[in-house]
Amino acid sequence: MALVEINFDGLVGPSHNYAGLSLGNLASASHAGDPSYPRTAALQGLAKMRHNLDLELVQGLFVPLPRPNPGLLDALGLDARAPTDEAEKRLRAAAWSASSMWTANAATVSPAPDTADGRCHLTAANLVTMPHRSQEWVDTVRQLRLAFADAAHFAVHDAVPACFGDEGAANHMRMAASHDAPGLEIFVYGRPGGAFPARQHEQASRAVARLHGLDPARCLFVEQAPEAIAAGAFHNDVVAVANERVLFTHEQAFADPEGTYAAIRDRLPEAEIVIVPASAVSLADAIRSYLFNAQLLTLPDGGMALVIPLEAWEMPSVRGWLDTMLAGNGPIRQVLPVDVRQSMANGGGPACLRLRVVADPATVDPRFLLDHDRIDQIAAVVAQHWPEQIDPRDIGNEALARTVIAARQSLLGTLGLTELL
Ligand code: SUG
Repeated sequence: MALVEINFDGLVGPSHNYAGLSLGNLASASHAGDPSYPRTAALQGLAKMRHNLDLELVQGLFVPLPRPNPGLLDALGLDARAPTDEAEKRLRAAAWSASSMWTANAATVSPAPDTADGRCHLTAANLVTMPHRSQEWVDTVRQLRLAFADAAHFAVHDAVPACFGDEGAANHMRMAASHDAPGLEIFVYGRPGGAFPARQHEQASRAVARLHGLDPARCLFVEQAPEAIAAGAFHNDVVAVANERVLFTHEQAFADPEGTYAAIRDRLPEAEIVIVPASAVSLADAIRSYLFNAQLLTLPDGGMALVIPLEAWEMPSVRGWLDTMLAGNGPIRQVLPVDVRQSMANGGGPACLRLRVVADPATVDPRFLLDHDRIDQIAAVVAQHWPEQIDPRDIGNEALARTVIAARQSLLGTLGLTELL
């Protein structure tokens, strides 16, 4: 089979909860303390994966990481007793976080046509800005090395040094005439100094480009607009998404929008840039609705579809703009809303939940690829083992910890992924 785009979705883990851990992520802050519904959350994610399969696309899966993370609790000197103060509670909640579900932050991926050695390169993201996310990469890289073990086709790199924050594919866009053609890789970084952290450092992006053996002439390093970060766009994928020749972006996504568009058109003359003006959808509405945290997909017939969260479909300003777009003659021909409300309440839309890898599916470990039967099997494990509800006050509860650990073990047993136990 030829190189195709495979979306690897993160299954929502059994400890999914709302602890309000992400400064600068307005949804995470506003839902802090709410009860969460891990079973519903995981089933919503599986329905999204099924939806992609129904579109005849290749769909993959990454499994949740071990939580509560004993290594983090030990390293912080936290024992099994109930925490005594707010700071300790937050640290304990970090060890319980199911944040690895947002696999757009798992790694940065450069497909084979872009790299010097003709292999697909993946660098795990260190996620150092947020304590609850900084624990992910060590386990993520184990999973990547299993899924992409075929060294003739893949190279998996450890995260770049922790002095440079890296948040993976959420701040990386690839444009190309088609997925299997050489691409233009666009790395978007933030400048620190604002009220909210700039999670992606320029030097991390440059290191990833070097590690992947990219041609400097086909790389762009673009600064994210400080006002976008200040408005809650903690990753570029909250305000822009690219697919093949199309960039779909809010007009306030980049610090120098005109310069960015010109540089893209210069390197990829066939580029089509669909710009949503602030007069139609304000930055605040774009971030609240997650219009741009969409999966922009090429369907088997060559047309493009935008998989958006229901929240975007339901927002009048966004709906008005989408209706106008669909009535026009642009490259995005369909809009497909999906319900991922449990993930959305923590700031993770359809695009956050997936890592895109352009590869021949035959070169990927088949245990990480899905068909309808495997989705049915996973849904049965979720229905049986995932907690129905978690109140943030339950975090630290030993019986709940046992349930969460057993749920993951059952999943790994079902998928035959016992190496990850
Ligand atoms: O890193 N939320 C994640 C959401 C990540 C979204 N990913 C992309 N945009 N690609 C984050 O802020 C919330 C956790 C909590 O509050 O408990 C959280 O980690």
